[in-house]
Amino acid sequence: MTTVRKTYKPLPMEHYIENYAIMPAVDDHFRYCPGCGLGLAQSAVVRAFDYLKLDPSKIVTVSGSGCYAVMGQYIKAHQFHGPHGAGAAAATGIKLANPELTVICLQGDGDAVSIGAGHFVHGARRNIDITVIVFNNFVFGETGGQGGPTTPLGSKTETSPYGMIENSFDICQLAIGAGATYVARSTVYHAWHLTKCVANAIAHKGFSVVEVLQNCHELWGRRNGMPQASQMLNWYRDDSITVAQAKEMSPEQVKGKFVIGEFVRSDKPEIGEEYAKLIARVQKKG
Ligand SMILES: Cc1ncc(C[n+]2csc(CCOP(=O)(O)OP(=O)(O)O)c2C)c(N)n1
Ligand code: SF4
Repeated sequence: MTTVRKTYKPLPMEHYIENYAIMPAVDDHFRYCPGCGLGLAQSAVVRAFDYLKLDPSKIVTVSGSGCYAVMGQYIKAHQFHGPHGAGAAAATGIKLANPELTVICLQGDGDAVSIGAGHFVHGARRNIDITVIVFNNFVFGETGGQGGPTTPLGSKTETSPYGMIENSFDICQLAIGAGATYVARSTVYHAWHLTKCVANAIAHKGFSVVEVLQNCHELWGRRNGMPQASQMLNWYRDDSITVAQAKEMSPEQVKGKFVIGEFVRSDKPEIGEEYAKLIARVQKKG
């Protein structure tokens, strides 16, 4: 088990840009809406790469479809842009083919636990050594803000104008239940906490999941009384509690809060290593 070093002096933004970022061309612009939490999340991801001193030529990001999916185009690393929801499956293939690579699966909440739920839980079950970062904005963003499996009960979306009546998934609990060996949650308000969670997830050997609460003030906030990015960020600030605080509280007190921190960090055989051992054993017999 690896824990990233405790001390780290954040450096000027130019440092991260030079080492890990691809800026859009001068006449182009980032495809996120102004103030979208994806920008803050992207900064945390590249800071985590720097924190771990990762070599960009050994990193592969994998993404599917969604507002979040352009992130791989802004990060200096190899990129696989595949079908909606199949991120964990593609990442599994890449990691098994070349275990030397650091494979980061970037996913939206719809991507990971709606259309891609099967791939997500089976990646976790196998404990393949990849890091899945799920940007949870409570809706299907790119297609207009339809409700999905993480939409909070009662909240309004394009497809639930009178309030969502379906129960939602807790992404972290789903990952834990499926066997993920590192599971954490943070928010884009908690930039440094988020950076450390992502770095710890990458450093961990096994299926690692970081759920990132990411503001989509345009399509979720606007419909639910928070049209400004700052209002959603303040909400994350004011309503977040740590895992340790949650343990001291009753279920009623925890209800409605964002519990942030590490839920699981455990050791279990990793499928890539088990696969290599199996090949060696079978070849020896032959
Ligand atoms: C197989 C397939 N079905 C549906 C779509 C349409 N589609 C594109 S993006 C998207 C929603 C993505 O939502 P999410 O993963 O939460 O990412 P966000 O846009 O919110 O960042 C959908 C349904 C698609 N591209 N491919
Ligand atoms: S629609 Fe929402 S998630 Fe998509 S870029 Fe805009 S603010 Fe971000």
